[in-house]
Amino acid sequence: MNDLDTVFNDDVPEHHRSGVVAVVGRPNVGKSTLINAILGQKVAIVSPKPQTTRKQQLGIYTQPDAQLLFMDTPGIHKPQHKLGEYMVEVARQALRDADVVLWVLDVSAPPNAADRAIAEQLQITRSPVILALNKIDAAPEGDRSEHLALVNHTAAFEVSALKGLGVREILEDLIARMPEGPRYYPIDQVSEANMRFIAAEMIREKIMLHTDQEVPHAVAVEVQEYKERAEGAHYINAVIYVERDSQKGIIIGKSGAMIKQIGSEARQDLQKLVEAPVYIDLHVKVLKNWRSDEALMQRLGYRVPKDSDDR
Ligand SMILES: Nc1nc2c(ncn2[C@@H]2O[C@H](COP(=O)(O)OP(=O)(O)OP(=O)(O)O)[C@@H](O)[C@H]2O)c(=O)[nH]1
Ligand SMILES: [Mg+2]
Repeated sequence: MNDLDTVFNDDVPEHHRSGVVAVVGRPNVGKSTLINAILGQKVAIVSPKPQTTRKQQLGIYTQPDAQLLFMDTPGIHKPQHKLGEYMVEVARQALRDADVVLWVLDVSAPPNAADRAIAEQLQITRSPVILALNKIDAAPEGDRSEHLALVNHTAAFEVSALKGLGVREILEDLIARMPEGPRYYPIDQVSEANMRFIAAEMIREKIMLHTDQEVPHAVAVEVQEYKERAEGAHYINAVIYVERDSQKGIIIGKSGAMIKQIGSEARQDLQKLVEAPVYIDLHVKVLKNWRSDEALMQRLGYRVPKDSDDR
């Protein structure tokens, strides 16, 4: 046992359970919303547009006798560019590392080709597959048989991540399936992300919410400076990268109205999180075709981990 183990595991009961839950599904089915609902806190950004989540993100759930590590993954989809390939690869690697796979499905629509492609991939995982039949609030009386028939599964739950329905039940089931193991993180830690990443994601979420078509997907946000001032205020200086001049104009908006709104909404969210005044300085720059350029992607933090990195 190393020092960290001793610190986190001081009061851990015998038969403590822990493990990794990979949360997978096609874009926009509600994976990030479900994780936020389980944790009772916003750790992952959410938007009505597909391909919101880009990187693997950990959500940490802790109770006295169990700790679950939820891996929020980008939606598995047919990639159109290098960034897309990266996102799908991230989701695949999460599958490989999981104790349980939680497949989120949207029951407000019939299964489609993207769902069937995921079913095919899940056939090769050795971990139990649990189905979260999500968005039941939007289809209360629907027939779930088509969704249930997609893949061999160990259990299935009807949930509404948005309304918090069925969330407790699914959590209890997942806990019961975890192997015995240590507490990996301190009890009050809900995420592995640092404030720089969270700030960048909050800004990106507002862009996803307020822009359309290609623009939200062509955006990357880089926090260049994050300072906690002596008086307690947080100061953030961030650059919004887009792929073309026309997109830059859209992000700035008429007389700067759009960028002002993005900054103001991100600031409000961050203030809630850090419970202190937040100041955000935003700039927009064009980085031509960054989504097709591996070197630029790496610079922006989208780097495919090599197998040898974590094994
Ligand atoms: N009606 C309804 N909408 C939901 C529910 N859960 C999520 N949503 C909505 O579905 C949209 C997508 O939610 P996300 O959590 O971003 O979906 P995701 O699967 O993480 O998407 P990607 O990150 O793009 O793969 C958002 O507009 C959510 O508010 C639900 O239970 N009911
Ligand atoms: Mg997501």
